[in-house]
Amino acid sequence: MKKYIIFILATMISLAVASSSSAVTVDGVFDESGEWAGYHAAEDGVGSGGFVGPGWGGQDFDVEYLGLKVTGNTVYFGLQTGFNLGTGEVDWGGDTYYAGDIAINVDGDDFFEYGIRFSVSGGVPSFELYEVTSWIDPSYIASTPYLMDSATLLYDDTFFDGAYSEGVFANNSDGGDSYVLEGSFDLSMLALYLGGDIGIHWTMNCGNDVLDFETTPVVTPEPSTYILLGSAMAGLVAWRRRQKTKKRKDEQA
Ligand SMILES: [Ca+2]
Ligand SMILES: [Ca+2]
Ligand SMILES: [Ca+2]
Repeated sequence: MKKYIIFILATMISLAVASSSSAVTVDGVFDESGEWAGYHAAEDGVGSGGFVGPGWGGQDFDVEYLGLKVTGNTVYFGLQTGFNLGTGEVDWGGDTYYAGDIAINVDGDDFFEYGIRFSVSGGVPSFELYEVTSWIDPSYIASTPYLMDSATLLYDDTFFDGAYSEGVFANNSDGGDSYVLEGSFDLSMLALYLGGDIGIHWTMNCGNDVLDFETTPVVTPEPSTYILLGSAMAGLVAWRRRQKTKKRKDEQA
């Protein structure tokens, strides 16, 4: 009987653990084989002539990692790119190019309902969440959307956790600097989300490189599930105690 109880408890605990995946550490370091494993898209780097697909420009325009992970009702997002996210600009060939907004699609169609606008000041990022009515296309239309056109601010930076860093990272095989943004916010802020997959997208105004990723949220079970689990465990413990007491009495008798 004891073994049976241990088996039941172990099963319940492993079920509880399996239903929630681990959190992302919002520290401005994109650990693609740890915290972001299975929850990101990765680019194939810089090709010959600086090709990053669909355009050119080398490491300065290379989008390296884009992550999206929803766990325990928290939405985590992460972006690593050779594009300077600190200034939001890259000067190249006499022109200035601009970083786009982070686009979020919550209903599986082609339109991104939400946009996250970011800026970095003194190494600290700030984020704002908007509901979007229309987007501006990049030069390479295949990389659309680029920037929010018509949008309403829903939540300012106080609703976000965020971190930024720049430097040379081992997960960039092309050499040169990369720029990393990580952030998190509460899933309830995406009021239009009704279940299913959530998509994330990022590019710059030329659209020379782009990444897209879709994730299936692992939402924390309702509190009632935990109450049920808790009372079941308490019941088992009480039953064990009664068994022990009974055994002791039997032995004394
Ligand atoms: Ca991290
Ligand atoms: Ca949509
Ligand atoms: Ca790269």
